Amino acid sequence: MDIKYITTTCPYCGAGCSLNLVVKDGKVIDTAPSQRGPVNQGKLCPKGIFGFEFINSPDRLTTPLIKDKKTGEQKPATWDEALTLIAENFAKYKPEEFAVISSARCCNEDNYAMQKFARVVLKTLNIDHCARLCHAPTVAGLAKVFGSGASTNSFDDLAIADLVFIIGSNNLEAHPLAGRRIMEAKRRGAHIVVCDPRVTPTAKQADLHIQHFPGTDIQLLNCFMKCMIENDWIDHEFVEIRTFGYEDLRKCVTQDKYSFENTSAVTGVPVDSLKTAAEWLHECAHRTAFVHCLGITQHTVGVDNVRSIAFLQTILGNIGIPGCGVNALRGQNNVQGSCDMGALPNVYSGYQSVMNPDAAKRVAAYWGVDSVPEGKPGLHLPEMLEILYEHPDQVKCMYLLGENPVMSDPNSKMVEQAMENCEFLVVQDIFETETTRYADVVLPGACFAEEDGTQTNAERRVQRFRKAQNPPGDAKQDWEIMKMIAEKMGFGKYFAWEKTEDVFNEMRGITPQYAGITYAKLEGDGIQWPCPSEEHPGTAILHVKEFAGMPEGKAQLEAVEHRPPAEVIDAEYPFWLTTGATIWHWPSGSMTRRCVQLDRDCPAAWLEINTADAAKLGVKDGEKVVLYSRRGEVEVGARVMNDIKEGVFFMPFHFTEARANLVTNTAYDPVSKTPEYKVCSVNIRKKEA
Ligand SMILES: Nc1nc2c(c(=O)[nH]1)N[C@H]1C(S)=C(S)[C@@H](COP(=O)(O)OP(=O)(O)OC[C@H]3O[C@@H](n4cnc5c(=O)[nH]c(N)nc54)[C@H](O)[C@@H]3O)O[C@H]1N2
Ligand SMILES: Nc1nc2c(c(=O)[nH]1)N[C@H]1C(S)=C(S)[C@@H](COP(=O)(O)OP(=O)(O)OC[C@H]3O[C@@H](n4cnc5c(=O)[nH]c(N)nc54)[C@H](O)[C@@H]3O)O[C@H]1N2
Ligand code: SF4
Ligand SMILES: [Mo]
Repeated sequence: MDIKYITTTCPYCGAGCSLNLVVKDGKVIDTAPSQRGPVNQGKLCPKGIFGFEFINSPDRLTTPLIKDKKTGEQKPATWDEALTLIAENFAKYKPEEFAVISSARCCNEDNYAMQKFARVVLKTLNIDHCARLCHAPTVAGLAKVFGSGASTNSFDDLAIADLVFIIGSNNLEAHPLAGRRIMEAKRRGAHIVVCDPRVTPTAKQADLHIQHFPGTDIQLLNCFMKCMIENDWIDHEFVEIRTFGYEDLRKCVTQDKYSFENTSAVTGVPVDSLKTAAEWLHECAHRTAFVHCLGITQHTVGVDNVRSIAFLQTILGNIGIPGCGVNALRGQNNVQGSCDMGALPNVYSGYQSVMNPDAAKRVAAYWGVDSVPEGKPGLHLPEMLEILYEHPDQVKCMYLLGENPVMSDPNSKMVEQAMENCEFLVVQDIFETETTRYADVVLPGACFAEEDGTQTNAERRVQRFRKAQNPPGDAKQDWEIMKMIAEKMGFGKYFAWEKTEDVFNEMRGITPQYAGITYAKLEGDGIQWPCPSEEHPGTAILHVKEFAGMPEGKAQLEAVEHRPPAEVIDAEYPFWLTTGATIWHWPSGSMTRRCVQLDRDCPAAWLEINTADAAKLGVKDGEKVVLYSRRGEVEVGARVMNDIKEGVFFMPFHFTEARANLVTNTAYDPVSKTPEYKVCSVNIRKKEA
């Protein structure tokens, strides 16, 4: 029997586990462990093991589809027909009328190609991707404090910490193999603290669970900082030599309102728990790793939440050393890489600002074009949808790669109308989705198993995708499709790549952090950027000696006050709703719901309700209820439990039959523009018989 094992990386979360695809008769039939992987050491979570089943699903897109103007039906078309129609239409619009969405599901090379396509062919800065919905507050917040928006340390540091302080991360479900490294620390005797309004599988492993109300993280963190300062538990030398702004921070956090007692009142957490956490932070100084995720970022105060974590770690001197740091668990497999590649409205690749005329000149010269768009940052993803909804005469044409906003952006009814309003919409995906329905042209992409490429995990580790089978039908690798459109529009010479490695090599020539990384060097365990030269081994810990991106190499501390969420509970909407992920499914469900083993275990959405609330409302476990907010309503089965805080509901967002985003709020953080998925006010009513 001819069976091959192709070593690649998992296409789901930002842990970036290595795995083998098992190939028989030219098709992927299974996965198998890969012992090499530095992240997962041969282990995989359910998505790593069973999540490959979508690859050969009969639903895969195999040809382009073109919408019939009269009937609205999308019909199979040839590549030439699709490319001609796209080229004709793309030629019609002005740069500011485009909106381009790139994809954290896709490899670095596809993202590099997409941002180059936006800037060279469409001449627009209106490009963004799902980092906006996710860790944009981490990128903006850490850049403001440390000069780099990336996680400071590595998964190895989680395993050696004496205190792992997890805040707003359910890593045993969302990043299980990163969570496994934290459990290594626990086995060694480390303290584990989890701050989360729900008793998640991660919280169940904690030595101390701080079950606060959603949206009260700054209150908590300021309270801890007040305690550190007033007990003189801070690292004076680090503060003195390596920071600015300490006085402003001190004045803010030492106010009476951040006392243990007041913090207990605001957060709903007993004073004793707060005191224990503070004592552990002191005992384990210089050996405390913070881990955060969307419970911190998906708020109107997301950037300030992240900064508060960075401030606390900085005054304790927990930066630039092993077992410490601010560790953001980046979500999608390649969301770190999509940001690094410059699929963002404000930076070219390698975080070179579009507001820096020298950067614009450098990029234009490297690409051999007269100029690239520069100056004011382009539109962010929520702004694109807002404008399409409210002023469709301003943004008219969207090119969307590997993203399903009708499922994943807040307030689905608004998003559907925005998509409907779009004059010319091209969607490039591997399946028909809730969003492709609105497209004028649908283009069939190859998936991770059908392509070479690289992706970058949450600890900045660049690793390989390796091709294991051919794409189905006429589907093509995503960058090849962009190249074909560019050729049709007369821009072929800027996209003259023959293979994926050519794209990578062009990219590293203009992306300082990746300059020393080559496909040959990636044959081992991957390389963590920054890797400035081919001799350089890569960088496991950032900011060891200085904060290189900051004035005088110093971190910037500041005053940040607690502020309530955009929408608060009232008589009409008396419950907090928070939304998020389950271990079995991936955001919009397009892939995992097509994996029989995963969908069988978790076939439907649910709403978590505290037992006491359910008793008051007269709702029984398993009963169908209608969840509603100011935006819309959704029917969903209730799960009555004690694992959620009283007054708070939780709903997963992966299920097309019961979409959580029909009720979520579009309010976003003013700096990062990340929506407040983690808190809005809602109510429920019983389903009428
Ligand atoms: N199986 C699976 N894994 C995934 C994903 C998936 O869809 N499925 N998605 C991937 C992606 S794209 C991402 S970005 C990550 C997300 O990974 P996580 O952020 O870990 O997952 P979430 O469920 O979104 O939210 C984390 C926790 O935040 C808590 N929370 C809610 N509100 C607050 C708050 O105000 N403060 C605090 N401190 N906590 C709060 C929630 O109760 C939840 O347990 O996971 C990635 N991994
Ligand atoms: N209520 C609520 N909503 C949320 C969140 C939440 O916590 N609560 N979390 C948010 C977060 S963190 C994120 S990251 C977003 C994610 O939102 P999306 O990015 O929309 O979610 P995915 O399901 O990953 O969708 C990616 C799309 O890419 C396609 N795809 C996969 N691989 C490939 C490929 O190789 N090529 C191409 N061309 N397409 C491909 C898939 O079929 C799918 O349609 O959702 C956000 N939405
Ligand atoms: S932890 Fe993440 S990267 Fe690892 S197997 Fe699971 S989904 Fe894949
Ligand atoms: Mo995400």
